[in-house]
Amino acid sequence: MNIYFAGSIRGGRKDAGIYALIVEWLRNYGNVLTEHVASPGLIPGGEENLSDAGIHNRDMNWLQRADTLIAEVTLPSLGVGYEIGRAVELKKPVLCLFRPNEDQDLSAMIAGCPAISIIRYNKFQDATPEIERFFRQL
Ligand code: 6IA
Repeated sequence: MNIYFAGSIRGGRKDAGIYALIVEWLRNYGNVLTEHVASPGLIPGGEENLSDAGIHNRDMNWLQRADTLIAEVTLPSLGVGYEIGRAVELKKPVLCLFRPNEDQDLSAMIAGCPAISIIRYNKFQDATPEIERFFRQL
């Protein structure tokens, strides 16, 4: 099972810790193609020598190879929203993880899409049984 994990990079890195927990858990189900998204050392605009076009093309290649896309969507990110839209178009099963908070509600374009499964959670441990259920029905 190839898993594409999506989380904010240039949208902000304050949730990188939770991305790391998610990626670690997702390894129970298969190969996570995009582990770098969870890397604490990844600084937007940082060390990678790929151009933006190179990053886009490589990631779209991985998305095509993926069996499913799992996204943490609490911190809004244009790139993550784009990846979700492309995954839906490619008919990949999509699961979004969202931590409800006072600052913002989940975008209607995600919450209202029938092809997207959504898990609302507070602590990551609370989300794991539902993630399990998502993978079981794939
Ligand atoms: O708009 P954002 O940057 O927040 O979009 C984040 C999403 O786009 C992630 O889920 C990634 O899959 C993808 N993405 C964006 N930037 C990169 C990247 N390097 N490498 C891999 N995937 C990316 C950017 C430069 C890096 C050194 C910070």
